[in-house]
Amino acid sequence: MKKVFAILLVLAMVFSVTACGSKPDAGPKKLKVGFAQIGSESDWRVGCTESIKATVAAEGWDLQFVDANQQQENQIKALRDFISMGVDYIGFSPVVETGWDQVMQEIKNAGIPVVMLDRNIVMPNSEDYYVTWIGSNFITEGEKSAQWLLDYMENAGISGQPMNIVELQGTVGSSPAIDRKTGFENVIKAHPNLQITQSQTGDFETELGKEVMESFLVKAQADGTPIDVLYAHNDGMAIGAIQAIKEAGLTPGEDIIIIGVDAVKLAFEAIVAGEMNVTVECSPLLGPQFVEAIKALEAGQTLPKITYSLEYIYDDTLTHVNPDLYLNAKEHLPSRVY
Ligand code: GYE
Repeated sequence: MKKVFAILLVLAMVFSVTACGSKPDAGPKKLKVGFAQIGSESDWRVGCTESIKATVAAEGWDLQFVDANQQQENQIKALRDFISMGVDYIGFSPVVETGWDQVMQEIKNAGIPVVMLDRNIVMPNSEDYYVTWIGSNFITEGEKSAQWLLDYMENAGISGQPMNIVELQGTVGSSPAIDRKTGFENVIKAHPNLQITQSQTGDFETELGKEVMESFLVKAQADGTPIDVLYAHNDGMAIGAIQAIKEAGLTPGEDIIIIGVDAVKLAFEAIVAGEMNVTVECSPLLGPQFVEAIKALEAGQTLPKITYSLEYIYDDTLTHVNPDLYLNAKEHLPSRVY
């Protein structure tokens, strides 16, 4: 009897050991995630990269991160490398909208789920090639920028007055550049007194923003069409342009009204210094939503196809008139992390 009991005990131990061995309780799976980032062209982008790196690291996942230096071919190469590595998920912010058809098909064939962040792709049935898209509504940002100008003019008692607007566009072919232009034009087309007199790309970069603004000022002088407003598709270019305006002996924020997009710390500082008039927010802090999306997919949940961030408008003029719609840049400056 004792012997039988001993044998049973040994068998039970062996079974439990093999059971353990075949299914180790190793905690949550260490995922391998590839992220194809655009570059480091702006404070916005740097803030976005930091947010992604920090939140993925906090999960203990293996992050393969590639900064493509604003080159589409580098992003395509990174995506192909992620396929060869056999990553579990791909995160992707496409520098421009088109030219992704082939590589997106390769990712789909490899069965790797794609989470799109920030920018869009345009290709036939594009929605079949990614699980979810998280970012900002760039058309709305353009519309908000123009609406702010109309409200500002009304508040100053100059509604209907002719205004020459120069536009610094973002990267040619990128969704924020295309949509921020469309949104702005959607609103101003009903107001013939508001005219875009010059428009050119500054590639979302501060230095280029400065150079292009210099050329705008020279042309404005030569043509006799003075510049009343600058609409910059991002704050970085607005900051560069402010420098050019000062060097030309003009007062930014007064002689020329400055509108930027992103709401980065430097823009808040420029508004507080009276050199910039408004910034329309576009949040780069997408890391937490990226991680949450992957966790939800791991749990077998279905995600919405599009998720837009909640964003505000910051200035130091209309906030004193309509604080529900326009937030105070000075008040929010200390809490800005990017
Ligand atoms: O506005 C700009 C950045 O895609 C929304 O890219 C993003 C834009 C952002 O370089 O500053």
